[in-house]
Amino acid sequence: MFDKVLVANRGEIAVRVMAACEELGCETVAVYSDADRNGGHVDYADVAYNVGPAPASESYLDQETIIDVAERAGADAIHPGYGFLAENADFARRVEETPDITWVGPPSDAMETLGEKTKARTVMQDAGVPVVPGTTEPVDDADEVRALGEEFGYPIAIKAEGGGGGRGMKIVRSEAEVDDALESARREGEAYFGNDSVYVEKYLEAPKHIEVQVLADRHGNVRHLGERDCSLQRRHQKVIEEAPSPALDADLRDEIGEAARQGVREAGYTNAGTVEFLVEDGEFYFMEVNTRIQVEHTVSEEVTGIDIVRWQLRVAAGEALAFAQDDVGIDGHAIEYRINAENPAADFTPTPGQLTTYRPPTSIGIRLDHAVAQGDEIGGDYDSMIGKLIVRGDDRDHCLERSKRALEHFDVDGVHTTIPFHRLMLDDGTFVAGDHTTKYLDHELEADALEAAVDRWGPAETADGDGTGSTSSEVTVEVDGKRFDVVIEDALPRTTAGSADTGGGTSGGTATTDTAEVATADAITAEMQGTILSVAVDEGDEVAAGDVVCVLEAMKMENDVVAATGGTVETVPITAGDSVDMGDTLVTLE
Ligand code: MV4
Repeated sequence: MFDKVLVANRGEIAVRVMAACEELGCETVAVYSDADRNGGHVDYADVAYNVGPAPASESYLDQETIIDVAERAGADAIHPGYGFLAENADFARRVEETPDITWVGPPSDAMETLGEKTKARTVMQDAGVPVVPGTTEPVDDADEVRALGEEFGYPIAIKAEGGGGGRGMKIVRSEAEVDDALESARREGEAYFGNDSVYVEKYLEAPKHIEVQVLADRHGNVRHLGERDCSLQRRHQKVIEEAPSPALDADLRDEIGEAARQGVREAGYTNAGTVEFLVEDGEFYFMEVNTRIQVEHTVSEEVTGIDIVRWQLRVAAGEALAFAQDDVGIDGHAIEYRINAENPAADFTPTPGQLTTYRPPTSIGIRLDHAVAQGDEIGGDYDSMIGKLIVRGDDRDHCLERSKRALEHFDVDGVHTTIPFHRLMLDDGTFVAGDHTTKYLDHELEADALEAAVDRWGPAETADGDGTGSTSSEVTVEVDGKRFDVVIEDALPRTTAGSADTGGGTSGGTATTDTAEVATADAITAEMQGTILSVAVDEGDEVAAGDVVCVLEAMKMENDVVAATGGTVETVPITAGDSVDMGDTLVTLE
């Protein structure tokens, strides 16, 4: 095993990798930018080196500096995490060529082959893996594209050779759109990937995104760890991922898993990787290979019990995979919720700021991968992820029930988060049924529903003053020995300063809070000590349930005392100005 591993990344994934290193007895080296001097990954590492200014291009993407630091630190391996340099074949090659330092990832040659989409399609086809009908050579001109449109039928997709994540993909719905689409796919390919080569596929309208986790060693062993369903995406950003997929049966699961194994074997692949497929009408089609550890690897770990990052390090160090394919079982269900500092009601725009409250849920079935603590700043220099909540259950229904509990008890203030969005999904019929496709969020989610979710479950305060509950404050009172959280709305005099923190995990206006029921059947009594400000009823009046009978000032607040049931007023033993004790009768009804 390695002695000292440099983790060329930040945030939760850097900490995740360092955790695996620690368990394997490797020392850890962090790199950080000026913006991350107080980063969680810096704290976690044994040693840490500044690699430059905040912009990633000048720090986390600075290949030379990172390799230089690895040498200076005496590291014997580099783990890239995900993002940044993780899928950069040139960087992998530079590490491979650096004496005494091992690249914790696939061979650079395999990364290069699979990074070019037509080459990847060719490799998969050769391995007998179904690919989306289309070309395995780049297309040259619009006439060729039109001929393919005829052949497959519209819609078709023009995709950039270097593409991924939806960039450089153009959907063409008719012959007339071909010229423009071809030109813009080329332009995007050139701009994003420095490669204006494009190819064509038949476009599937509403597929599921299913990806298979694979692990391969340098002794010819390839295993798959089942699939993940990442169909719930918004503008090509994954928000919720789960394992296993609610859309596959056991046969399809085996078939797709075996296809993924065959494919990566053919590519000469080692280490961890993900083979992405589109699934529609019970058929699966290869889409692309991700040659890195992924954000959502966690759900596969939870259902297989296999530590993928640990195996990344072990196979990179030359060890053989110590389990057979038949030893890999899927036990239970896991869902990952990406907790991002974004406002779901404002098009998921990032909302950097300070985590004034950060209290994640705990207890059975919950895993939290994060690198932040209460008081930390979520900056604007990198992605907006705060952390990942991973929930495990015996089956999908159990996992969803547990997820409700977990998200309800995830208290964050100071920034907007995706928590209200997740809570909305847990009440969403299509998601709960597992019927959502990759089109679902972009085409069917209503803006109103997102706004309502943020109003209901969003933070009380944010740095930009945009919190949903900022016009009311909350106090906790004990009435007759029972605890009540009382929301003081703007309409009431705000003499009770500040908001009480009950530690009870209530998160702003949820149904978990009792409202003070200030009446019994016949006698309406005072539920707290106070002064009668006014009396609204006389003997003989008819009152209905919910009518105000008097106003009681207590704790510097005016409280409307209401009748719980209707009836005729029998006696009114109080007048304005009286002071009453808890339990005193205010009004009796016949
Ligand atoms: C497709 C497709 C339908 N048919 N290719 C989007 C990201 C890029 N990696 C590939 N993508 C797609 N390729 C064909 N031939 C639909 C998508 C797609 C998608 C795929 C996975 C997850 C979410 C998606 C959302 C929209 C479109």
